[in-house]
Amino acid sequence: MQAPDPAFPLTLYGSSISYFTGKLENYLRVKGIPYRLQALTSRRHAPRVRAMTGSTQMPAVEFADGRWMSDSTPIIQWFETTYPDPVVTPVDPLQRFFSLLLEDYADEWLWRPAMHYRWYYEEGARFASCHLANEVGDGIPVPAFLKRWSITRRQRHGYTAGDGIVPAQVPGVEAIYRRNLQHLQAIFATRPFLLGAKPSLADIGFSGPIFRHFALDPVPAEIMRQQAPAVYEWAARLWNTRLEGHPGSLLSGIPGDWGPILDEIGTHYLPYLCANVEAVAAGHKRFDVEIGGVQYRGARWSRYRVWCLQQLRKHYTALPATEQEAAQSLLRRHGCWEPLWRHPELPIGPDVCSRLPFRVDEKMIDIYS
Ligand SMILES: N[C@@H](CCC(=O)N[C@@H](CS)C(=O)NCC(=O)O)C(=O)O
Repeated sequence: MQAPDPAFPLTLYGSSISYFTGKLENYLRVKGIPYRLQALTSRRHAPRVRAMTGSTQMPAVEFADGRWMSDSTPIIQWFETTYPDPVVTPVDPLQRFFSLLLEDYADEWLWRPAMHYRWYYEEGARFASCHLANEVGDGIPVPAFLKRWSITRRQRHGYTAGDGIVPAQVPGVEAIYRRNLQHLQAIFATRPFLLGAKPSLADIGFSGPIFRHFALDPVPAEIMRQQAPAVYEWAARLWNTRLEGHPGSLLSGIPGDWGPILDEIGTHYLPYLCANVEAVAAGHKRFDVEIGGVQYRGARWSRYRVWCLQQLRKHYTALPATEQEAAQSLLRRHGCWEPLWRHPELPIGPDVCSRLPFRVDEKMIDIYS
């Protein structure tokens, strides 16, 4: 394994087409933190990454001093606390809470249409499997066509057909993407970033699905270019923006045009999180659920997403009283309040994931294998 480059404080292990690697790269770039991207190859790097973080998921960060981190959301929170300047997470408590909500939604719900477009269509699967076979599969002594075949098969079994997307429901899953494009197009047609004239945490959250999936994979990228060019432009703008010395400022409050996204969270994402809580509580690794008219069959449980819901509640509870009131009223208006609290008890221990971002709680990660 290559030693960390002393010119860079960080080595980022991941893939140049990975959702969460792209999200963290956007964060590090906006923040002005230099890093070196190292392909996390299954053969040469994965064993060490697992030993040092508890998981092989990407991205993983290695500091020159030997510390390691995993999981983009707590990694970003750690950087924001340890190196607050320039700040990416809004300082205003209400904006911070709703930005964390949007980040979680982009991480965990837009993941589904993003994986769908990449692996369902031959065009997407050919591009991504060729890329990953060379990048992540480098050094594995099997023919390239076999690597491509096994990567495609694994991803479809783990994240598309094998995660509840039956063929009849494909239009419903694609509609999630198209609606989100419309919501975002309306925003970026009027200002450069989600919360005003400079990037903030919500932009970083949306960069996960958009930068390395929707704006890159052949099928969704063409839809974006045709139907939401302002979103396409935003993805490049974010990549090219540094906060240091940036003259832009944030709007105050929660912009009204976030409303349609909050509606999606209230009618789709949070009801899905509730169904996932029920599955985990019942010990069902697979569950059927209807969300917004889309019937998912045999979706995989995710213990990690129970933790995500627990985190959202913690962020709400940590708000000062007046902000709690304002947040509650906005959450109610968009159908988010009831599902946020529907299940008073979550099937999760209080100390789960408490060592993040330095150590992943292995029992919470349901990586498909
Ligand atoms: N919550 C994690 C999720 C990381 C994640 O799921 N990364 C994907 C690649 S984008 C991965 O490594 N998946 C593991 C696998 O499919 O084996 C984060 O935010 O970093």
